[in-house]
Amino acid sequence: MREELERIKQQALEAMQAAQDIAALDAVRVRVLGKKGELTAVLKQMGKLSAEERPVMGQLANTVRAELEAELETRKTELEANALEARLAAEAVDVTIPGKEISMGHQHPMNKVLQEVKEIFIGMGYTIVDGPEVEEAAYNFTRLNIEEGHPSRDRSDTFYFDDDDSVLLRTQTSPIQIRVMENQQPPIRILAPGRVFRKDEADATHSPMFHQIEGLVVDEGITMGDLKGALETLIKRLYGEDAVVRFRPHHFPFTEPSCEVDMQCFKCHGTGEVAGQVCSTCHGEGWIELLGAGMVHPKVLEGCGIDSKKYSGFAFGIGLERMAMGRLRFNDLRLIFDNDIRFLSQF
Ligand code: 2NM
Repeated sequence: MREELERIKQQALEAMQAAQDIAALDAVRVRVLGKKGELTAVLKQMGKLSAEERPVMGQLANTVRAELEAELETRKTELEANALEARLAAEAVDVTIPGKEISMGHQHPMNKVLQEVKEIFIGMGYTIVDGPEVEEAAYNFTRLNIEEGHPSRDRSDTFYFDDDDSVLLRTQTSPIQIRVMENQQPPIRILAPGRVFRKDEADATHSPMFHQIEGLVVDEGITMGDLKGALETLIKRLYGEDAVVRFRPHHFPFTEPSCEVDMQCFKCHGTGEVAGQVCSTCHGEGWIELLGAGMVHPKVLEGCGIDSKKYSGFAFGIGLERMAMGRLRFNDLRLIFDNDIRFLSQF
């Protein structure tokens, strides 16, 4: 029995050394020290021993058990330390490796110019207003004094939804202003930016969808002087204090009188020539057309329930794409809609 205990002990110690993880070590413990283990099996045979041998063998068996338990504990600590070390090595983070560069996007150039224009008008006390893109012909045309049969109402120019020409994609943002005027008495000072739609073939200066910013001021005693002041302020803030502005007579059905506003060409300074060649920016005109404006027609005011004897107002309409092309100095409108990152990242 002594040899048997010695053999169990030696084999168990070897098996513990050979175990490469906690699970393998625990299997050794069960096999040797468990209820049905090798050592327990030996102890069950103690009954067969003589009364003198029994306490000696009992003592020896307990010593073997204690030795094996101590060795189990030692080996367990060792394996746990190895496992932790392996895990730390596998999960190691090298904080000295340079980070991956995050490429930040930025605002679309159109949004930058829109934001600039909005901020200039907010600074002059205007409120930004919005309205539907799907409009009634009554708001888009009739109430703006654009009569039946006017060329801009033509089916070849306007996107209508039905054959009766009553619902359409707005061709300007002025219907927003009609909606404000019929709901609110003066003083009114608003800016209406938004998408507008016209049946145009796309080329360097046209697109079937583009953006407009319209403005409207109605109050007692508003004159053409207020219109000129507001628009000169806009142009000088956008293009620089040395920008030269020209107001030229024009016609719109919804304003009387009406004008177009030009800026002197920044390339040729109004001469129409650069180094003996026709200026490519203004095509020899010396001026760049920026926007349309005028004093709101009394019929438009009255149609919204505003007393045109007491109140007067001015309004203007800006093509945002055209303004962005001038402001950011590029010459093909289609670049704005292509979304080519090589173009966009230049601004
Ligand atoms: C323009 C030019 C001139 C305009 C007029 C109105 C309204 F609603 F008050 F009658 N809104 N916008 C207007 C005036 C628009 O765009 C070139």
